[in-house]
Amino acid sequence: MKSIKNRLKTSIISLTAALFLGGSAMADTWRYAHEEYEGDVQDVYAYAFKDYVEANSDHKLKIYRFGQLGESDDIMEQTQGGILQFVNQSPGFTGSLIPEAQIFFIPYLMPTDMQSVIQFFRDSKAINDMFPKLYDKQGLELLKMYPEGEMVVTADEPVTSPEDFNGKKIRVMTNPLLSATYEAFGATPTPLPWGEVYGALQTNMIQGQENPIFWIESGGLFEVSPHLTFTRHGWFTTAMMANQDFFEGLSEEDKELVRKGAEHAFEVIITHIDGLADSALEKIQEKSDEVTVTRLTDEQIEKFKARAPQVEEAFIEMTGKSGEKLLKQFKEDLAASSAAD
Ligand code: 6CS
Repeated sequence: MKSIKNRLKTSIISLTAALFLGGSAMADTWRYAHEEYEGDVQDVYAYAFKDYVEANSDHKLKIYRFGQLGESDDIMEQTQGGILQFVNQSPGFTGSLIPEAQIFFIPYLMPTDMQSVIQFFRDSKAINDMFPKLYDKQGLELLKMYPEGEMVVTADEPVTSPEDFNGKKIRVMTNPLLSATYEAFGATPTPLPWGEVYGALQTNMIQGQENPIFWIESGGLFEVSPHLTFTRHGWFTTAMMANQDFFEGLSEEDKELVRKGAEHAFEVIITHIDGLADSALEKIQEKSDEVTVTRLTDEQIEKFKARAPQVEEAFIEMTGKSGEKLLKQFKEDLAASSAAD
């Protein structure tokens, strides 16, 4: 039988070894914040990631939803400062930190059918090779970019032409290119953080906004902005990342765990968003008699599309050579993904 002294010695040696070997031998609790509510797309992603990590290691994940730690900009700041290990922030907000992330707001650049969009996110060099380098410069390890849903405009009346937008204040997420898009569409863009949108619509400080249908339903936006227009101009994209110092400090095994967890959650999301817009629209229509749904005709879309080139120019002006290179690759990737379809 081992003496107490020997057993103590063995424990001290194993503890020292564990500390020495770093992350993989120690069970940690990692903090992860996102921008949405319970059951929304970012929440489903976060929980799929958590399930994977917890099923394949001794680590635990604590997830914080919208509002628990502040607005989108707050959770990004906390991640850059190392208070949080993981954050999900959408390019709609990251655009002020990484101007190239605004590429998602060039209207009519992304395809409208879901299969091409998914193919694009899976294969795109711009998404999978170029964007991680841009996030890297901000101390962030980009782990996944993924689509949440097609953008739909809600307003105080149906919008079928750029003229219908005249005189309307439309809320945009806080990045300058999205403002350029709505200016080009004929509206008066009004950048606001998410927490202020419902109240601003309710008090008529703004007359509309854009978001995917699931969010229009879950955030109750249809109650205060009941006229939905499918303009087919883009997709809501988001991104999940880690504080880079934290990520770099992980063992190879834990880095692989995190990467695989991010991949696993992507697959879960692709299934989750399939049919989500239709079911959310049904729920909205069950809850409200006031809601109208307008799907623009090809001819009506052409009027909006004609205004896209000026937004593309604004993107190049804001991002220079780096943005130009990204846009070129983005377009090549898009062509490849629609050809593969
Ligand atoms: O419009 C927004 O600000 C919010 N929209 C979605 C779909 N997710 C989070 C974001 O803050």
